Amino acid sequence: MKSTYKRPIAALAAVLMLALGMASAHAHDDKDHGAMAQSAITVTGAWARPTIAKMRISAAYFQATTTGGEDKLIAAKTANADKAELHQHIMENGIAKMRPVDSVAIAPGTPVVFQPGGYHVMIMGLKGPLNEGDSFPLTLTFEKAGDVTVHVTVMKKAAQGHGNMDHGAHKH
Ligand SMILES: [Cu+2]
Repeated sequence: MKSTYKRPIAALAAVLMLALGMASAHAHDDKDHGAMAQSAITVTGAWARPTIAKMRISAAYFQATTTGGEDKLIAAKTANADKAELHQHIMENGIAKMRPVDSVAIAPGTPVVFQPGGYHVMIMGLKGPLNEGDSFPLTLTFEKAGDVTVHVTVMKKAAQGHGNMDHGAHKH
């Protein structure tokens, strides 16, 4: 009687230990992955153009580097605006245009520079004007590293091939 009573308890304990063991191993993996991802992406030099007159759009630029594996910037958002999109400038018949892109690949060892005339984060529906010296948070979502929030400083930089007027012709 004693042994038949004990056996189910032992079996239950083994199942519990196995379940707990698996759960903790799983959590451990997630934690490691998260920790690695956190340090893998570095975003520096984030800046955005001041707004012009009553236009509530701007573009943000920065440099992104990964020390981990290949990653992808897949989205951007800011509480400061309705919408933030990943854009790329292209030359079409000698005219600079821009269009949304789904993602921007970040390869180890090669910093990706978001700059005027290239990749940028288009910020639309700003809650208010952006003046020189202002700063606002921008959250960049990477496929593997997850969210990275940076502080974007509003400043004027020498135009490199185009200005804010391009954004006026932007169609969404
Ligand atoms: Cu754009």
